[in-house]
Amino acid sequence: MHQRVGPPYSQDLVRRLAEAEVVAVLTGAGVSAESGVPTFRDPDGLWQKFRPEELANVDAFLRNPTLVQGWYAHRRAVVEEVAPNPGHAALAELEALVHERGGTFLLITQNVDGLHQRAGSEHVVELHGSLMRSYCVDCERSVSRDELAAIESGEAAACAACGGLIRPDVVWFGEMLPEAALRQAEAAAVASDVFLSVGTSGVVFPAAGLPLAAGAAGAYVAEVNPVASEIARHLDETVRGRAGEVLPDLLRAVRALR
Ligand code: BV8
Ligand code: ZN
Repeated sequence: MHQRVGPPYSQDLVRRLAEAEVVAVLTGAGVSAESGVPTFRDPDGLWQKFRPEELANVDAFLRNPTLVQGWYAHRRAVVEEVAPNPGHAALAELEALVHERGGTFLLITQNVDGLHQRAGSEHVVELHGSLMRSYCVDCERSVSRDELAAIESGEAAACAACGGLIRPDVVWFGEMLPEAALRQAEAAAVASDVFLSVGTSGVVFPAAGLPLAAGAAGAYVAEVNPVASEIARHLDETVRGRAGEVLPDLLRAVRALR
């Protein structure tokens, strides 16, 4: 296969992004990788050290709440140490660009790190929840950060109101995704003219089904990933590269077309 000269994306994608009325983007852990947040399934990813079955599901949590609360406290600390990277910034800029021309934009993320919001993205749907929010499993009250302090000393953090266990507001395996978020994401996917899938392995459903639903409804679907995802063969274009490098360059090309 000849080595493509020039940018890793097609001029067709640039033109489509410059003209699209509706743009939707799905992001995964890969978009936060360049900020220093470990992904899940890369060789140095979280699932290499921990098994998801041991941590990211409710049985594991009830079996060993202190371990799971500690793991999420660690991931919160990591996220609070890092900053959004140029890939996050480029997606916030794309949103502004689409809005400037009266279009519609939605950023659908599987990430729970809140980095898109910190980069300035406004229309963000968190399909898998957020590390930054926790709630009581019994009374479902949202709990404040200081109620999590016990975790630092290796104790189980319990709800100040009813003594129930506190869990992170993330979607674990086998749990339903937040209904409204999923509905909003599906609607944006099928309405989109261009759908970008950035930094996701395309393994976890129903999120990984969104680019496929977009394509089936007529969107032009491209992924940005250094390696092909599980869904790459179904997409119109696969852009080989890192989000922090490709997206800013792609945005410059789109702006130049205006
Ligand atoms: C549901 C928790 C069910 C939050 C996560 C069998 C048994 C049980 C369930 C299932 C089953 N088979 C299928 C299922 C459904 C299951 C599923 O899909 N399992 C998979 C593994 C087969 N899904 C669920 O359980 C979902 N719930 O389906 O409900 C149901 C249905 C009806 C009624 C009742 C219940 C829940 C899914 C959410 C699970 N939660 N995490 C947390 O702790 O973070 S999953 C975890 O994976 C994260 O949430 C993450 O968002 C998600 C996806 O991972 P990615 O973001 O794609 O990250 P990954 O590391 O995989 O890939 C990174 C990519 O980036 C790579 O491709 C890499 O090449 C690329 N990259 C690296 N560097 C860069 C880069 N790209 C660009 N630039 C770079 N620089
Ligand atoms: Zn409670």
